[in-house]
Amino acid sequence: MKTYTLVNGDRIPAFGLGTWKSSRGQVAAAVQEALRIGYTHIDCAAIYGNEVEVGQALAGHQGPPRQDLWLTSKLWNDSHSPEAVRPALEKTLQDLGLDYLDLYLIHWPIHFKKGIAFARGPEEMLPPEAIPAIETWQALEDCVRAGLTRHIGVSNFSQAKLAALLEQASIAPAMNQIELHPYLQQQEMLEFCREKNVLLTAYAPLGSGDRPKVMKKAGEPVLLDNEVIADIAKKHQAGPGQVLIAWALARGTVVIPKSVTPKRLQENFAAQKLKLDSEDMERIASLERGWRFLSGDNFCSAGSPYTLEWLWEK
Ligand code: NDP
Ligand code: 1BO
Repeated sequence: MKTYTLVNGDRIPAFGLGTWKSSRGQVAAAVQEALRIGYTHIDCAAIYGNEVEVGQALAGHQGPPRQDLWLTSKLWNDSHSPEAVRPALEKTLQDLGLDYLDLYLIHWPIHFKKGIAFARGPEEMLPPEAIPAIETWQALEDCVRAGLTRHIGVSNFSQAKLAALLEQASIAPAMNQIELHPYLQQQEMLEFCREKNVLLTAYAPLGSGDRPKVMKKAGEPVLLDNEVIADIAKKHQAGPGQVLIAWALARGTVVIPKSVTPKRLQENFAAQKLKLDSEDMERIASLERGWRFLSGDNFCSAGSPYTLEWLWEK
């Protein structure tokens, strides 16, 4: 199984299981089946509302011991104030039934008021300047020192936000988890992170087709139906999902496809063996269209202190 080495020599499995939208009734079985197949990396988050059930699967599985697993979770938008960080991490640890995380990420650079899961309007949000990222970050650094998480990182951070944090941090962010797939290749970010020793995790690698309807746009492209991907899949006698996973791994990113379907869990795991050639990579490079399946516009509605220009800095 491919791994990437972090600055302190720890190794993160390049392939993992996503758990966003995995229902409480399905997620434990999916995680147990994944661990049985050989997955060693599970991507979680407090806002997914299923960490208790993921924890039940972690407590009862037949897979590898804790030290051979990689568990990531994420700090939600309502817990960015420094005094809220450690309690949020401790709650996640309690829900997952763990003593420590391998990686804890700031989920979005967007602040909500405490206790707000999804802000319904600007009155439930705080402006960006209310909590400078470095203040949240320093509380996360304290969590590393306290042994609650081995690594810390960010998610949905633009290159400018990541660069600013890198300049101020005592413990450098190990990861930026961002949307990455052939329609949003983020080549500049990839090169920047390589240079700065920050790993990237590709989320929504299959196009996140099961996102809530409110996050979908009329006529949006369906990545898994792309003809070039289908053609490459046919050439390798693989499935389109496998090509997308192999592409993410070939670019040196971590990839965390979500599934609750045993056959797909198996198929996605097997994609680690698929090797794309340079012609495949060139053809996929030509599919770039700057398309975000998670545009972030749910955080930027009328009156919000956030705009898409601020969020993505494009
Ligand atoms: P994905 O791109 O992983 O797509 C998931 C969808 O693809 C599900 O409907 C799943 O169905 C289906 N699927 C899985 N495997 C296959 C296959 N081989 N062939 C066809 N369809 C397949 O979307 P996600 O948005 O879930 O992204 C992956 C993970 O990334 C998340 O679960 C989460 O952990 C993380 N993430 C993080 C974000 C962040 O802000 N940091 C944002 C978004 C995601 P089924 O389950 O029914 O099999
Ligand atoms: C707002 C969606 C978060 C998924 O990680």
